[in-house]
Order: sequence, then C-alpha cells, then structure tokens
Amino acid sequence: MTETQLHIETLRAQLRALMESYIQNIPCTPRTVIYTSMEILPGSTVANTLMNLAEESPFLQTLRELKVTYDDLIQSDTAPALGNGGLGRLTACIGESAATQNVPMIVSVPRHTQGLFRQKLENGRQVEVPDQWLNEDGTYFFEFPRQEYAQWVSFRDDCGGFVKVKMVPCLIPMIGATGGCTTIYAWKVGTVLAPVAANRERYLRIDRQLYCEDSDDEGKKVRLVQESALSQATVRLAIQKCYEQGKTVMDLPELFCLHINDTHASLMIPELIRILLDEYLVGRDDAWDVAWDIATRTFVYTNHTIMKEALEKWPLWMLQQLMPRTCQIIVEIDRRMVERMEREVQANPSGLNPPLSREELDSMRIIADGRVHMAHMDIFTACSVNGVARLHTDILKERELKAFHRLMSTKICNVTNGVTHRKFLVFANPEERKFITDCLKQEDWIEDMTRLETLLPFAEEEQARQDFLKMRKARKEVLAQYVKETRGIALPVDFIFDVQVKRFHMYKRQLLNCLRIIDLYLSLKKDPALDITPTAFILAGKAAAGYRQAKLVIELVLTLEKLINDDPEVNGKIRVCFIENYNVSNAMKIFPATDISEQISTASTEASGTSNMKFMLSGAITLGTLDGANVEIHEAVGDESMYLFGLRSEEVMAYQAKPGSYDPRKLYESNARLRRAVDTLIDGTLLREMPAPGESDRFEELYHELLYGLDGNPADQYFVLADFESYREAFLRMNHDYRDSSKWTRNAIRNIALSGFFSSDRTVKDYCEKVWKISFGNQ
Ligand code: 26Q
Repeated sequence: MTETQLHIETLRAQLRALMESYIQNIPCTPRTVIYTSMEILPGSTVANTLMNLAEESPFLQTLRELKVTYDDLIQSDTAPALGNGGLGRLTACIGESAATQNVPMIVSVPRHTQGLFRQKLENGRQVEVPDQWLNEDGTYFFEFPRQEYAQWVSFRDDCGGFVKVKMVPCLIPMIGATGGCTTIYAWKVGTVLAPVAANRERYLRIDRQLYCEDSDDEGKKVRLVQESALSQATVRLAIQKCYEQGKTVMDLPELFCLHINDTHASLMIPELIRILLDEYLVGRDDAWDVAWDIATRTFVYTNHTIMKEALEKWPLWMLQQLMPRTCQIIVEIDRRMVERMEREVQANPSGLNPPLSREELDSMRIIADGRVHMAHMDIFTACSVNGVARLHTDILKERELKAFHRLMSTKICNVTNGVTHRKFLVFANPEERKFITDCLKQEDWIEDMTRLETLLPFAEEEQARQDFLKMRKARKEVLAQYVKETRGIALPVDFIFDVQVKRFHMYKRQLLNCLRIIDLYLSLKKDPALDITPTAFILAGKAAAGYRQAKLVIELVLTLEKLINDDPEVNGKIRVCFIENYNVSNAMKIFPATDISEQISTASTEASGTSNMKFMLSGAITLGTLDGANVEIHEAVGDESMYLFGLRSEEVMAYQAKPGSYDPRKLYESNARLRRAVDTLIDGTLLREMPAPGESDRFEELYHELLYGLDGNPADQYFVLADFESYREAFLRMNHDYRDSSKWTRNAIRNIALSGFFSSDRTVKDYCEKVWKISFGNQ
C-alpha cells in the first residue's frame, strides 16, 4: 500500500466514525417524515458528506494535512446504485435539503445488491453490466446495519404456506450543510423462514435487483413482493418508533408522516390498516373507523407520471395469492369508497354541480377489470396528493384525476420539483461558485438560493460576461478531457455544447434530436459552406434493458457519431458524442460545460424533469417544449432567455382525444426536408457506419413507428414529425444567436440568477407547508 492509500484508509475510517456519530444523535422530533421510495440515487456518500462539512471541520483539516485530495477520497467510494433516474435522484435532493433545513426525515428504500446496471458501449450498442456498488462480502463501508430496527414481513407463497422475511435496515446518513441529518434506511433481507415447498428464491430476490420495466409473471411477483416488503417494513418501523417514544399507534399521525413516493409504496396503506386491525385494535367495535382515521391522517402521496400506461395496476389475483389479508383490506377500501360515491351520485351531499355522474364514479374505482389501481387507492386515502410541476398538476386536476378533483377540491396540490444547488453548483462547479461570489462580493447566497437574483444586474455587465465565458471555457475543457479519455472523441471547446442527458425513452424524443442532426448533416454534405456555428451534439443516458426502441435510438446516436465525426467534410461544423454510463458522478462534469440544454419531450408527457433545472443553474440556455417544469423555467426567464418550440400541451391532448386527427404521413409527404431525414433511417446512408454488417433494416422499426405505428399504437405517438420544423427553426435561431456572445452570455447569467426557485430547499419548504404540515424552521 502506498502512503496515499494508507492516508485514504485512515480518512475513510474517520469519516465513517463521523457519520456514525450523526445517526446516533438524531432526535426523533414530531413530525418526522418517512419518505418511502423504491429508489434513491444519492451519488458517492463520501462526496455528499465532504460537500456539506464546514470548512473548519477537524476532518477537512486532517484531510488537508495528509495532502489527500477530495477527488482521491471520492474515488475510493462507490455510489449506491439504487435507482433508475429522475425519481431516485429527486429523493436524494429532497433528503439533502431536508437535512440542511433541519426537517426531520427518514428515507425508506430497498437496498438492492444489484442496483441499476452500468452501461457499456460495445459494437455500437448498449450492453448492461452489473454495477458492483457493494464490497465482495456484500457490505458497504458507509452503512450501519441496525438489528434493533429489523422488521418481519410476511407473504403467502403460491404453495399455500406462509413465508416470513426479516428485513434489516442499513442506515446511511445524509449530512446537511448546517449539521442536520436525513437518515436513509436501506432494507436488506435477513432471515427467510419458508415452508420447504415455497418459492424461496422469490423472497431472496427481494433485495437483489432493481426493476425498470415489467417482465413476466414471476418478475412481476418479485416486484410486487419487493414493494410489499418495503411497505410492511416501513409501517412497522414507524409503529416501533411510536412506542419507543412512549406513545401508541393512536399518536402515529402526530409523530409521523408517511410519504408515498409514487405508487411503488402504496401498499403501506392497506398494510397499516391490516396491522392496526389484526394486532393493535383487536376486539374493538370501531376498529375499522379508528384504523381508517389514522391512515387518512398519516399518508400523503406524490404522483410522478401522467402517462396512463405507466400507472401501476396490480392484478387482483396476484395480490390475492401473495397477500390475501392485505387484498381483503383493499377490497374493503374499494367497497367503502363506492358506497360513499353512490351517495354522491344519488343524493349529492357535497352539492356538486352537476352531481357526480356514474361515469365519474366508474373512473375513480380502485378495483376495475380485475386490477387494483394503486393511485386511486392513494388519492382516496391520503390527506394530500401532489404533482411535481404546475403543468403536471393541472393536467392531473383537469384530465387524469378530474372526478377526484371535483369531489376533493382541496386535496390535490402542486409542489414543483427542485434540485440541490449545493451539489450541482457549489460542489460540482467551484468555478461558478467563485464567479458568483466575485460578482456579489459575499457568499450568503449559498444559504438561500433565491438570493441568486441579486446576480441579475451583472448579466448586463461586460466584465461579468467575460468572466462567465472564461469559466465556461474551463469547464468545457474538463468535459472534453473526460470525453477524450472515455470515448476517444475530440470535442473542440469553441464548439457549442448542445446536450441532452436523461433516460432514453420515446416520449423524451432523443429521436427528434437525431433527426435534427441528420438534417444538418445532409445539409452540410450538400453545401459544405453552410453557415452554422460549429456544434457538438452530446447525448447520454441509459435505456431499460428490455426497451427495444429506446435501445435502437442509442444505436442510432452511435451510428451518427461514426458517420459524422470521421467525415472531414462535416466534422469541422458538427460532431456527435454519446457519453457512456450517465450517472450522478459524470453528470457533475456535464452540466457545467453545457451551452444548450435540450428539453424536448412531447408537451404533456414529462411530469417535471429535473435535468432542466441542473442545466439552468449552470448557466445553460434551454431549447425546449412547454412541458413539465420547462413551463415554470420559461415563466422565470422569459422568451429572451429560453427558446421554445413545438406543439403546446392542449394541442397534443386535442389530437390524442380525437384518434386519427394527427396524420404524420401527410407531414412526411409534404415536407421534403423532413422526408429526407426520415428516409435516412432506411435508405442505406447509415449502413456503412453500422458496426455489424448486413443489417440494412436496423432502424426500420423507428421508421415504422414514425409513419405507421407499432404494436397497435397510432403512428408517431410522440409527435416527432409535428415538431420537427419548429425544432429545427428554434435550433438554427439559437445557433445564430450564439455568435452574439454578449447577448448569449447575458442570457446565461440570467438563467443562473433566476434558478433559485428550482432549489430543492424551496421544494422541501413547500412540502412542509402544503403537504407534511410541519412548521418550517422549527428545529
Ligand atoms: C413501476 C412498476 C414496475 C417496475 C418499474 C416501475 C417504475 C420504475 C421507475 C415506474 C416508474 C419509475 C420512474 C419514474 C420516474 O423517474 N419519473 C420521473 O420523476 C421525476 C421526479 O419527479 C420527474 O422529474 C420526471 O418527469 C419523471 O419522469
């Protein structure tokens, strides 16, 4: 071992001790939020801790004395790969902001030994390899297993016998910037007690792997068992903690708020009622009413998806088979809901005008067509329901959950997402921190990001603009270096860096991005003198292992990379680069280097998006649709500092409401430029760039989706062709405007200055006031 390695070991041990002291000193103050989520993506624990320690902390002093760099220490750590994307990352941001603002919070999540895969690029494709975030012996250095909080959860196996699984929480502290701490309870499987005939493997799989898409029936059962294990363990933990404080289940709502982060944790509702009825309220005549009253005051629910097909609906038979008693409770909740709604339909006690119709009642059913609609159970039960951006919430109120909203008009509210500036600005981008501080001559903006607004006047100053450009150039060099090392692609820093990083999903429309690149490429081939500002198109993101179309789009990007970067006729004007294995760590290199933030989802499909916010606070300028939180970004910065294009959500929804009204083939036939780009998918242009020969029909599926539709879906489900022209036009306008560096830089600085609203500190504050009912600042 070298001396540095020894020092690193010493420091890791010290850091571990420091973290342990944090989790031991957490007072359990009412009301503690138990944020229950199937996913969390916190990034490196070492990085998260370092970034929030005070400059003068003894640990940082030792670190400096031993001459170990932050980077070396961070390199020695792995990041818990416990999530897919936005939902998991949001959980981490909210946890960090709660810690910093002393809002009492536990984050309850499964501890998958195999988290999200690591993405490797091989032969022009994504290959999924296991991400080893745990040590060989299955432990993680910065976690603290707590047997005293272990909980037994139970299932009925297909064989008819009962299985009991001991879930053991491993605690990982997330230390806030002011000494507060959020504790992650990551549950792992301890003992499994099962009859010999039982499918033991299924229960061992509870903490094995993170699901990202539906699979076969056995896969579905494992996912359901995972959700149930998390739900049972969390509810039991809350109850244990009530008694620990000398209170009882009756005090649960005063002591805890159980936050259902998307329907993945919805089973907490019937599980709590079941445990209350069967263990704590036995023999009471009013048991159901008491249990119901406790549940309705304890739970809150956040919805993260608009798209119907993504809403969780579990087959009743599966619930019946694996958790018969819980299923019985769900049936009873549904029965009582219908009873209540019948009264509305018949006697209109709420005085609705017009009265609730039978169709509306049917649209709200928890159980319909043999399936349990988890979101409906949550909305009926929880005391608060929220969407994650204003447009998203409005769509829920006006379309998806219209009947609920009419009946319970104060229940649904909005809490716009946010991201932690401490990680994505202060820590990830020290150059930007210095830039801001040099302008403002103080650092109090770090405590309150809304103070970034005082940066606005500097957008008008030439000196500040020059400084901004210097900082941006330095950060582009960092990214270019990383890309060179990891992909072998040269990105000149005087190119515009145009970036789209997020999960690959058809609704996010990386395909639209590709068609725009293809169009530019073809235009340049025709006219090499074409006057455009040189641009590097950078993409990154993982596709679910079984999501064929999304994986094809990644292949398309990689094909364009080869086609364009190797062609001297065009590579002085455009380049393409796919960054391998997008994650929290390389994200911190990507955002600070970005000039253009691509936020191009079909209007009305992206609930919020959060990369849009990370780009904004880094001074990138958004090219986007009016979707998700882009709407609010636009409202903050105005037309001058954001480039909008595409159909508006009402237009998209109007098309969707009238099947057949949108005709992409007509657009294709009438627009030669569009036709040329779409035809490129199949006409052989890309053929010689594909790694494996003889696959001339490789991208035919994408072509087919755009013009004819796949799997019984309408053609061009996500309106790519409809938005092509306006996207191209907005991009070219932007590309031209970039040359006016004063104007561009002014707009970039305005984006930073106005990004304070999108801090997760504000999000947490909103949750305290609107949802958790915790008086904010009460420590
Ligand atoms: C469900 C059932 C079975 C298997 C998997 C799932 C599953 C897994 C992950 C369903 C959904 C997800 C992830 C959803 C997600 O990340 N949503 C994103 O949440 C962000 C934070 O609110 C928003 O910004 C994004 O707009 C939204 O897409």
